[in-house]
Amino acid sequence: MVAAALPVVLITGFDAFDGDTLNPSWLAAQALHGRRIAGHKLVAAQLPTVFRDSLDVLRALLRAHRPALVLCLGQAGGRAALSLERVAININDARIADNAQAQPVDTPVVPGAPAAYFTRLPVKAMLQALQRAGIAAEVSQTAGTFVCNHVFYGLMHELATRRGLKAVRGGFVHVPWLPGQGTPAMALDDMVRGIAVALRCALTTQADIARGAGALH
Ligand code: PCA
Repeated sequence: MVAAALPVVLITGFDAFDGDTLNPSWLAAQALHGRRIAGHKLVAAQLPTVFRDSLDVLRALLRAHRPALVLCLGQAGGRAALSLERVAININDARIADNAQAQPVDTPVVPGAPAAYFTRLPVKAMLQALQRAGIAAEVSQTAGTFVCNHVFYGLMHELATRRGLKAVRGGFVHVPWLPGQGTPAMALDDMVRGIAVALRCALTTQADIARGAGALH
């Protein structure tokens, strides 16, 4: 007897960029590939740190895997905690070139589309779950304006506008540097454990909890 296929969670990480030789977001995604969480099977894929191409790859992955939930990961050097991103904005504004030497300044991710999308993942509940597990975490109000925000916005736009994808929830988590890349840093094991905790929470929580997590200013 063939077991019914489990619903898929698509988890992506980026390749190395800006002169680095590795990207912890991809190492973390890779470590989770094939894992089962809350009745779902995790499928990991790498995105290029390139405007546009990253979204072409992501769209193909959405078509190929028909995931129930999508979590994209990216590296945010300088941040000390897992950043649960709340909002994706419709702007590309690159301070450095991407891996294809493109450096767009103040262009839309999707011309004519809304200024922003909120994640539909329960970021407050995920924050609480991470804090209980002893993993440094925060709700972040900006994923920046480089390729990570580009992918996050493109993901949310696809999910909001493509027939057949409206029930799919999507989100983005930034991870710190690994020890050796710079400080502050987080060990890969903690990142992987944290992403698993956050995903389990997202998969078992529909409505977010009402618990303030925002900065005062
Ligand atoms: N971080 C970059 C792009 C790729 C990555 O891992 C960002 O924060 O935009």
